[in-house]
Amino acid sequence: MAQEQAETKYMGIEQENESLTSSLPTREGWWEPFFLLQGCWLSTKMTRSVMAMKPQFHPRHDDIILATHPKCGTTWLKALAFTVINRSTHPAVASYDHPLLSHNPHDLVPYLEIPFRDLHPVTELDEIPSPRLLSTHLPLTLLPSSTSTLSRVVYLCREPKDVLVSFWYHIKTVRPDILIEFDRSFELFCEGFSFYGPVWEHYLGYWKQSKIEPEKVLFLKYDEMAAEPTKHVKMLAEFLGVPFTDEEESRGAVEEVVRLCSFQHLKSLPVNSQGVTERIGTDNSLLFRTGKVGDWANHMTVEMAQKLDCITEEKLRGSGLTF
Ligand code: PAP
Repeated sequence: MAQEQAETKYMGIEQENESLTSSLPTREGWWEPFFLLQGCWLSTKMTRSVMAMKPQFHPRHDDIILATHPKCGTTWLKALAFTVINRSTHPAVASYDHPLLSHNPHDLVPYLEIPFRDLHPVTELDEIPSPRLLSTHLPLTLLPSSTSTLSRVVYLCREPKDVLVSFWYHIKTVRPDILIEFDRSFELFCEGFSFYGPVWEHYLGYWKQSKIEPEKVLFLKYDEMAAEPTKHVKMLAEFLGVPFTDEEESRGAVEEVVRLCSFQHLKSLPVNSQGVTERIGTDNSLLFRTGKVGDWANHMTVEMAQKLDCITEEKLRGSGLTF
């Protein structure tokens, strides 16, 4: 009976969503039509997933949400936050049974909206004991209601030119059937028409909130984290309420977390070089391309870089956020 009720409710959500998407602005250009949902461009499938997820998700006061625009270092942040939070049961020091050695970070920290929630309801999230470590690519405006007031959020952003390059490689690899030239992707990205974009609005939503409620939103930059990982891991631990003790610091526990979660280490693990992420369904190796800051320089002309820099500067002007 409960199952029947759940299915009826679910079908109701489905039908409602079908009519809602038909009223949204839509545009072609990527691999399938995108819809503009509250200012955020999402693929058809993701729009349906988000619409199905929002009414089903039950936020808890102690949830921790790792939020990112795609290709900003989500995999890295998931590895770091998981390791920091669970270090008393799973020390980061070279052990043979740390979960990161056998699981891709995405299989340890689930997304709210992935796998597609119209096909895979969020009940799996209800079953996770508190405090839950969850993640999303959604902008602040699309988080399920009250999530933003209840949860603590760690947001990681990245230099937009590197985001585009990373995203273009990702799409080129997962969808070899659709030929989107880099130049075309660049134009669409500059227009603000990109997956989960526009990227600047995504950043600004969390940036402004981190200024209003710094105890609720920790705003990090990939590029700064790459330059000073130890400092950022300590900041992360403090924000998450599990600061490193003096004793841990003196025996190098912070550096151990940095090493365990480093690009080179994670990339070298068989689970990441050969495995497939259960939840996302893509090859894990896709998530570990170069892990470099500034790879855009190998793909963009000086003019392209200047154009995107100008747009970024203009979009972020007055906010205090710079790259
Ligand atoms: P997603 O949006 O598909 O989840 P996400 O993890 O956010 O991807 O971003 C992937 C980028 O983070 C890749 O960047 P690149 O394409 O420029 O190389 C990937 O290499 C990088 N990355 C993954 N793991 C790490 C890590 N441990 N340290 C630093 N960068 C990493």
